[in-house]
Amino acid sequence: MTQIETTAPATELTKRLYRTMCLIRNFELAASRALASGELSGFLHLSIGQEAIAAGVCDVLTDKDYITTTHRGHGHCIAKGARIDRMMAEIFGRATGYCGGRSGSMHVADPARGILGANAIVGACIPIALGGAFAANVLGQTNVAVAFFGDGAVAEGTFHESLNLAALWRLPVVFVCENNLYAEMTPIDVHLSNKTVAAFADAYGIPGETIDGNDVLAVHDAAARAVDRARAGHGPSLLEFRTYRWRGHFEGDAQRYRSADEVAAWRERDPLRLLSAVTDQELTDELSRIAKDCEQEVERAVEWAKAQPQPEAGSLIEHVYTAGA
Ligand SMILES: Cc1ncc(C[n+]2csc(CCOP(=O)(O)OP(=O)(O)O)c2C)c(N)n1
Ligand SMILES: [Mg+2]
Repeated sequence: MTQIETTAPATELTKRLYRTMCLIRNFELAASRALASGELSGFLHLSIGQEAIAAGVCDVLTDKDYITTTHRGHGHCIAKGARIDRMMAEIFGRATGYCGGRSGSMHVADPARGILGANAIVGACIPIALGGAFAANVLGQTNVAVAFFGDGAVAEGTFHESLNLAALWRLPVVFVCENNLYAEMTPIDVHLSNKTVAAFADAYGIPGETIDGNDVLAVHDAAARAVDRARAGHGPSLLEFRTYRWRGHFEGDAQRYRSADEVAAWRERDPLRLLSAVTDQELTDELSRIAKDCEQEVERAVEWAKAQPQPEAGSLIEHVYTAGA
């Protein structure tokens, strides 16, 4: 566990990271409750237990930087600055949600915040980030692109094609693999040829690192180095964050492929608890207040989302065809 100093900047950083992780945790717990009570429909993939990666990485990005994400992407969007009320409205299928209620949980996008979109096709978000980085390069801008993806995406051709091109063209992109040890129901040692995801970086001649993804300060530190490198024109990096999802692959998953003991052991490594464990009493009290605030903020977001209008029936086929088609 990284030791932090309780000087002003470290305190501010700790509070900021804790708040982001709390918002994500509460947002997803609220979405889970809404699904269980029948207020939501559709698939819901939660990132509870993995919040440190979204919080730590996005903290070093600006609004102009790009991210792309996956079916498990609520946390990345929230950490990148998406409003939780509009995120919740989107998941509730409401007209005022980020995508007019059409995206559900797995395709949220907010280009104004550099959120180029969540994507339910495993591996598909990686070349989209590459495109963002390529555009930044061509336009002479200093923004960087981050692709968040799971360990399951490493077996996809898009992962290898994207690393190759990014390395060849020295693109400002950071490949962030959230290795939660399973792709759906398949454990990593069954689907991955290398012992680590980071080892694939060698094949493309770029830096690769395996980091404790539940230690938000370690995540922040590694992300800052990779983003600085990309922004300075030195090209891409591959960061593998080891983590674990507490919930099933999706809400309702019977989870016969893993033991309760394994889940319990990882719950001991709760990223929120790990961070608050290294703070002094004054800061711990402050973090408790932040936790309460986040709970209330999410409750308000749920109430707001539920009060929002459904999309008009007449708008059903809008955005399906281009104008004039
Ligand atoms: C191209 C493609 N193949 C298969 C699927 C079905 N599928 C959805 S999620 C998933 C596993 C993804 O695992 P990982 O990338 O490790 O992400 P995690 O769910 O662990 O966050 C699979 C196989 C899909 N959506 N897209
Ligand atoms: Mg996985």
